[in-house]
Amino acid sequence: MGKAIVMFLGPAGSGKSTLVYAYSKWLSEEFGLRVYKVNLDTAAEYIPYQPDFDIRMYIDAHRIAKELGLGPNGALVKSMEMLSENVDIVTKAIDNADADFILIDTPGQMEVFIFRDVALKLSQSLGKYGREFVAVFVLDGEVVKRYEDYAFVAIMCVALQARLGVDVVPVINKIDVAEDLSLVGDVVSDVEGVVEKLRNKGTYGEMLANIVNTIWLYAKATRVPRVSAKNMLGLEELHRVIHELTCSCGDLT
Ligand SMILES: Nc1nc2c(ncn2[C@@H]2O[C@H](COP(=O)(O)OP(=O)(O)OP(=O)(O)O)[C@@H](O)[C@H]2O)c(=O)[nH]1
Ligand SMILES: [Mg+2]
Repeated sequence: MGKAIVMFLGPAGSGKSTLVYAYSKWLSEEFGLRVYKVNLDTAAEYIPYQPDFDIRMYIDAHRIAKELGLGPNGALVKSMEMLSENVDIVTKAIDNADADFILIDTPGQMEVFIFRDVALKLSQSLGKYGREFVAVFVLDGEVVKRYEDYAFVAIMCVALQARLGVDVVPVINKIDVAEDLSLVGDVVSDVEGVVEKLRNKGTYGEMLANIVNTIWLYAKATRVPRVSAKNMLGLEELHRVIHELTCSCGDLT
C-alpha cells in the first residue's frame, strides 16, 4: 500500500484515541506494517498508545492554563492557536517518519480543532507530502439510531469534507455496547431505503431525504464501517474503506 496518512476526527469521547491504538495494533499484527502515531491533543491526560510524536512535548494545554491563568477551554483555544502557527513541527515529523502508515489523533474538543484554522492548515500541508491523506470521522454508536441520525452523519461528513478538503470516512464505534445492531445499519448500501424512510417523516424528513440523496451521490466511502475499538472488532472493514480511498492498487496491504 502507498504511504497513507489517516487523521481521526470526532466528538469528545467517541473513541478516537482508542481507535488509533486498535487500528495501529491491527495494521502491524495483520500486515507487519510500520505505523507512526501522532498525538495532537494538547490537553490529553491519558493516551492508550505510545505516541511517536506527541504535541505535548511542545505545546501543553495544562501548562498554558497554569502559565497564563486560563480555564480549560481558554487554554485549549490558545494551544490550538499556537499549533496553527507551528504546523510545520508536525508536518516535518511526519515527513521524516519512516513508516507505512501515519495515524493522527486529534483533540477531544473537536470544535476547537475544526472551527478554527488549525485543522485546515494541517490538512493543506499534509496533502502536499506525497502520501495519500484521508480523515476518519468517529462517532459513538449511541448517536446513530434513527434514520434522522444517518442524515446527521452524512451532513457532518460532507461539512468536514467542505471544511478540510479531504475525503472523510464515517465510522461508527462502540458496537460492542450497541443494543440493537440492526439500528446501526449500513447507510451507504441502502441509501434509497434510508431516503424512503425519511420522506415519510414530515417536512424535516423530506428536507433530510433530499440532502442525504445528494450527499451520498458524492460520498467517497462505499460503506460506513462499524467497529469496536475496545474489542478490536470491524477493523478489517475500516481498513478496506480506507484502502479504497488511499490506494489504486488491488493488494489490501
Ligand atoms: N465500550 C466501548 N468503549 C469504548 C470503545 N472505544 C472507546 N471506548 C471508551 O470510550 C471512552 C473514550 O475513549 P477515547 O478513545 O479516549 O475517546 P476520544 O475520542 O479519544 O476521547 P477524547 O480525546 O477525550 O475526546 C474511554 O472510556 C474508552 O475506553 C469501544 O469500542 N467500546
Ligand atoms: Mg483522545
